[in-house]
Parts: sequence; C-alpha cells; structure tokens
Amino acid sequence: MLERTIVIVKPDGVKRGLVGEVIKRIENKDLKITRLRMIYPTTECIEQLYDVHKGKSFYEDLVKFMSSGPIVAMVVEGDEAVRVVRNLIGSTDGREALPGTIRGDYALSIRENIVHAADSTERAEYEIKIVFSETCGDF
Ligand code: 3AN
Repeated sequence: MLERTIVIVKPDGVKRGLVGEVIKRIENKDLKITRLRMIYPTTECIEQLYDVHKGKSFYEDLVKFMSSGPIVAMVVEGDEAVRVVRNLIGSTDGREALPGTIRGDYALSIRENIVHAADSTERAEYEIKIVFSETCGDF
C-alpha cells in the first residue's frame, strides 16, 4: 500500500557529509522524495518530535544532540514506505545494525546514528506536521 514517511538526517549525519548518501539510498530503492527541508531545529521542536521518549534516561541528551546543528528532513513516499525505510536505516544501535543498512554502514553509536525515520504511518503524519511547520526552526 502506498504510504508516506519522514526521514531526518540528524546533526551527525549532516556534519559527516552523509546527506547525499542517505538520499541516494532512498532513491536507489525507488522511493520518492516529495518534500525536503534543511533547518536548524529549536529545542521545542525536537521535544515535540521525541515526545514519546520524555522521561527516559537518554531523553535530555537526545534533545540536546538533535538540536545541536542543522538537520535535513524529507517526506518519502512509496509502497509500504514506513517499513521499507526502517529496513533501509537498520536497528537503533549502530553497533548492532546490519551491514548494508545506513546505520550498519555509518554508525557506531546508539545516539548518534545518522538518521531518524517514523515507525508508523500515524507517527509519520504527526512528525511531518511538526518538522515541516514554520516554527520548527530556521536557517
Ligand atoms: P529509532 O530511531 O531506531 O526509532 P528510538 O525511537 O527507540 O530509535 O529512539 C530514538 C532515538 O533516541 C534514537 N535514534 C537514538 O538517537 C536515541 N536513543 C534511543 N535509545 C537510546 C539509548 N539507549 N541511549 C542513547 N540514545 C538512545
């Protein structure tokens, strides 16, 4: 079924020059990028994005890290895009992520793991609304 999801290249991915690599892998898979935006996000925007993690041990460091520099957000469409993109990026911990996935090939950390992607179509719509709003950040 045709779905859309959100993919975000995190500050570590942007700093390491991996925006093109992430885009290339999405396009190679025949998924379509329908929106793209580079922003320096506010703390408030990231808090909304990661509302489900509020209260967890890693939450504050995660918010600090995600608002520490520019990010690149994109809307990605295709057949079962949510699951397909999650498979492309690999598991959360870069040390465990399988080779061939983005995190498996480029990350060695659980926090600084290059990319974020929504884990359901409902979350995708919620996160797109937040990250593509005018108030999420500027450049
Ligand atoms: P994913 O991004 O694979 O969906 P989530 O949603 O469980 O992973 O976690 C969101 C983000 O929080 C991760 N991408 C990672 O940056 C960070 N994170 C998750 N678990 C930990 C942890 N145990 N320690 C530090 N950071 C974490």
